[in-house]
Amino acid sequence: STTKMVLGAVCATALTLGMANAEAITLRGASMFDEDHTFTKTFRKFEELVQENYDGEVIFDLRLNSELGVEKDYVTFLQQGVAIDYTIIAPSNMAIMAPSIPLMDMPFLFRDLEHWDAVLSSKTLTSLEDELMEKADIKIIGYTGGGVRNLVANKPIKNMEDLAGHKMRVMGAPIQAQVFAAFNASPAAIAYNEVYNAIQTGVISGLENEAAGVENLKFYEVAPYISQTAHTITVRPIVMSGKTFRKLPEDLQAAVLKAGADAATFGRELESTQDGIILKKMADAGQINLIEFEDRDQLLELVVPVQDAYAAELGATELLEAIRAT
Ligand code: MAV
Repeated sequence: STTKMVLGAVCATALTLGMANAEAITLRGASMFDEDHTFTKTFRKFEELVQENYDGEVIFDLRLNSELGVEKDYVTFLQQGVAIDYTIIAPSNMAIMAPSIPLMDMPFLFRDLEHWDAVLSSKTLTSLEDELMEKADIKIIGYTGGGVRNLVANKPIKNMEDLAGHKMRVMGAPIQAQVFAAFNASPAAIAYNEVYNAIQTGVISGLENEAAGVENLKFYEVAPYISQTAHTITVRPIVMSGKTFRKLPEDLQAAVLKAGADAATFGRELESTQDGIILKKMADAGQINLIEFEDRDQLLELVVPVQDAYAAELGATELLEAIRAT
């Protein structure tokens, strides 16, 4: 109604003025998922911790279910300092702004969860963070993730032969397509919110994803075969627009950084322990069929020259070696 609209406008103005008076500050977040997904739970933890660490009042306006689009849209919003202030984005979805950032997200980068955790708990990735800040004005305030990505397809993929020519969606970073092309699959970069339809209409036969995404967006309805390639342990930065961050009072900046780091630890623990549980739950419910992938050794061999070439092209060979040596 008109009354509501007017009230809404008054409230919005009050909030904006509040920001100038260091009273209530509104931070808007975005998620592609509903309340049950680990990213959303991590955001809720972040909100709680910011409030705990900060004396003033912060209003969190978290928009769920892709109301504000998908991660590749968020990147543009954050860079321009419009529409959203904080979110979680796969590094490969930020390639368009900072070509080196997907390095932290490439298939077979980490040997196991222990290696992944060691790298994320170290300062190894600082140079990539700096580049993201410089090129995209996006600030990483913590690292969550910990899901294991597998092939999700409308047919069982057991070996290299099944994988040959397999039409699959990958995230929009060239390194992702390069890796799956090296495996002899037929990768295509498609927006995440178009994947379900693209499989349903036969444009592609599958994607690659971790359990949390498959469950939350019901990809199993169109692609019920999960081939356990375990090719990626996810790294998912919690990010804030630099334009937002610089506007915050100093004590809130400090609270945001602390809350970002602690919420990330919470999110990593949650997702890495939940991943296998969610897979089992979907399998038990008859939603997915778990397929053993017999030729994982061959993937491991094929990926190395692709990783090396990508790092060399970015001048990041030393960084890649440092990650491998961790
Ligand atoms: C999963 O839902 C998450 O890793 C998310 O961060 C990615 O954007 C998405 O997959 C994807 O494949 O684009």
